[in-house]
Amino acid sequence: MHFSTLAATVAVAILPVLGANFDVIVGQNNGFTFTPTSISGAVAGDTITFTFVSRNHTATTTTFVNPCPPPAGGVGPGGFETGFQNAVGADQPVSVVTLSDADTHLVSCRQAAGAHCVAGMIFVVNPTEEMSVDAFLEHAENDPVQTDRV
Ligand SMILES: [Cu+2]
Repeated sequence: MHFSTLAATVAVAILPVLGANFDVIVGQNNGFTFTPTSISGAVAGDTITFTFVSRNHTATTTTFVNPCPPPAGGVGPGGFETGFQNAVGADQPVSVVTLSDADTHLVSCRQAAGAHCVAGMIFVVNPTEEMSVDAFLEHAENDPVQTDRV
């Protein structure tokens, strides 16, 4: 007991201080999707590696109630924006985002003036009971401003 506690303490002490990485596929099977649709337990210093595998998309932080389209540059503080990543053709561009906090971040795609977002192209960092994937998706699909434009 004492030995294993000591061993665990030593193991923790010699591990390098590196953030975790979360891999997210954008546009899998040519869909308007982030896979997975959420990640949990992400903290400051962790990274999200977005790999864009179809069409031309962004991963952009936005608001919970009126998410579509997300604003260029994303909503802060702690917001982020990958910019447009064109995966048409052979390239599968990768964009790595480093988180600056452990907050909830609501992410959608900025393409087509928000039409991808309205189509359900959303992703949540650290969802909560209130700001769940399902609740955010409902806001995206029913964003009144964008629905009027499409
Ligand atoms: Cu898109």
